[in-house]
Amino acid sequence: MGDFKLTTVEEFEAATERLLETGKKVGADAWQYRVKNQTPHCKFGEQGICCRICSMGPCRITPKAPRGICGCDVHGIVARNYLKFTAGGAATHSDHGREICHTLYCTDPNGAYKVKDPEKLIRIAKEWGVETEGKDIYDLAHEMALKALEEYGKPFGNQNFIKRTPQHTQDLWKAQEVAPRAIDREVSSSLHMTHMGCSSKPEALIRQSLRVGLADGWGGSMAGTEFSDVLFGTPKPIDTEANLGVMNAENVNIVVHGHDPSLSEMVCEYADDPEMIAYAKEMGAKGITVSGVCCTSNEVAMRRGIPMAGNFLQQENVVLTGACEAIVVDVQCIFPALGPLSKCFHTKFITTSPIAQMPDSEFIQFSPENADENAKAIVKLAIENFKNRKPELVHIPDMKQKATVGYSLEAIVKVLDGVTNSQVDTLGTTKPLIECITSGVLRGAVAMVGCNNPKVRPDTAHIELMKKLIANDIIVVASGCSAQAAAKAGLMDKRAKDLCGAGLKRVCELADIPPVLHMGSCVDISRMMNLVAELAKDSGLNISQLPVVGCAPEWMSEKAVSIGNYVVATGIDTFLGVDPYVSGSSEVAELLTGGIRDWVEAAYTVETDIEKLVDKMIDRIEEKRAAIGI
Ligand code: MSK
Repeated sequence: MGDFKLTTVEEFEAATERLLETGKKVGADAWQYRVKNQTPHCKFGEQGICCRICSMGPCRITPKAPRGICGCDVHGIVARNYLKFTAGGAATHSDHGREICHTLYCTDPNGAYKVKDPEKLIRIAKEWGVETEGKDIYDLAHEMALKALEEYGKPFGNQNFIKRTPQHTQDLWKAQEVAPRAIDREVSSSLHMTHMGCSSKPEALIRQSLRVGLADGWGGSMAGTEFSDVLFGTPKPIDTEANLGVMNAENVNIVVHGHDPSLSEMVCEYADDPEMIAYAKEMGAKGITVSGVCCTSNEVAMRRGIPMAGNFLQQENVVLTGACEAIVVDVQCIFPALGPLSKCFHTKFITTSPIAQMPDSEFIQFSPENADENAKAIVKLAIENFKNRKPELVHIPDMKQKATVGYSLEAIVKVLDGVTNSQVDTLGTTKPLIECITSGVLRGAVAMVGCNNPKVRPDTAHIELMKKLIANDIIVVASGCSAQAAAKAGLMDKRAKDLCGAGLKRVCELADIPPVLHMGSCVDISRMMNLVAELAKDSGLNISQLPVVGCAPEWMSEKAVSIGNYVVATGIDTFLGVDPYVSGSSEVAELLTGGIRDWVEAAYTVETDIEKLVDKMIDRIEEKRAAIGI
């Protein structure tokens, strides 16, 4: 292993403490303090038993008041809240996907956005039955963008992408009435069902939660992922670095944060422009460093090797370094706290989307039409802000790890197949991976996803679970802030193979991969869905029979619940480390952890003890192996 060593959570925390000291000097607030002010949390909210969907209430369920004013019982209230939460997440992911489709519609060979992966565009077009022969690639891009946008509002039929699943899954979804229709319809139907005086039957509300989740995973998120690849290139393995030490005290530091790669791609483009680099030097810097936070970071890391400064709960830390000239955000997972915090430093907090507007920010509206001009303006603004740095406040923790990222489904198939797949209209095969699993060299796979949450010691659950899984020959695919936790710790360094069991170590050596594979951002969990669908079709098994589980040990957002619902509804048992506000209803909790298995062949496990959580996942994988006789 040489001098390779994982970075520990204790080391992360010591670095954060040092940054909080700087923060105190300038009167900065931080989430660590706000958590203290917000705890203990409201018990009614925590259990999901508060209803405020009409103005007769709010109604709170207690032993003395077992029904709301309208007569709804606790089970109806909890299930309604759960569906609303899911619909919020599905809407958010799907709207991100919609923006990507719009950007695809704006592609132009001479414009800011081009088609970078024409083969993938042709492959999807053929899959959707669109004629490709003799068509100009930009005409095809515009036609496919329109078709993709129609998926949001089509009056009849189901999502196109569900045809990627095995026939068994499609039949099951149809029989259980969860096959996703138009994306916007599923979100609207969910909000209609949860309106005062509509559904209060837990079964109906939970069934719709699965359906709206599927509209996200096999609809909006999948469109986001697939057409981002067409626009910006399908990720391939690429080396990068992770943690705050990727920021450079001598350079202009621009941090991109959020989810939509349309903005960050352009910012990266201009930060690389010799004219901009020369300007930065003129302003006294040695160059320009772009790094990222959250899923925007995952997007540009996977395609460009842009380093990852941190994940969700590190977003304030990048400003606390005192060396951040601009934090440029698009949508989702952005703390409004960045506004007041940036005012304590010289940092420019730049919001760019009408969807995510915040006080104390500079709003530079970004659109495909003005992308060039505005990305350049943002980079210039950051450069010109370099002179305003206060050197006495600058401290960048000397902490980073190497990581190899960029494992799209196409890349995984290619590295594990060991041969180049030169055909443009087929994906290749997952058979080598299946052989590793059936022979027992690998026991199975875990999809680790999701956020950080102060309810869990940040990053600990992600890292500790991954360490134990790989030691047990279980390969991990990761996305979102979970992937960044792994990268920061060093688990995406190929040298981490020495932490694996003998079987996984051998696979890592032969395929030259790290034991934890970075599959991308939140919307890219759709890549994981495509992977399991391919594994099922190539093995002749149902998805639910594969020794594969999903896990979100530190999740926090509505999007994460939507993800959980589509992962479970796809037939993958899903393990959560944070309760989704359903403990107030025995009926809803039972449905989610058991009853839905009769509908979709998988269910949730909620376990807040990390040790128990990982053991339960390993047991589940072994049960699945035993059930199929491997
Ligand atoms: S960014 S949704 S904190 S994974 Fe996608 Fe991270 Fe969760 Fe946001």
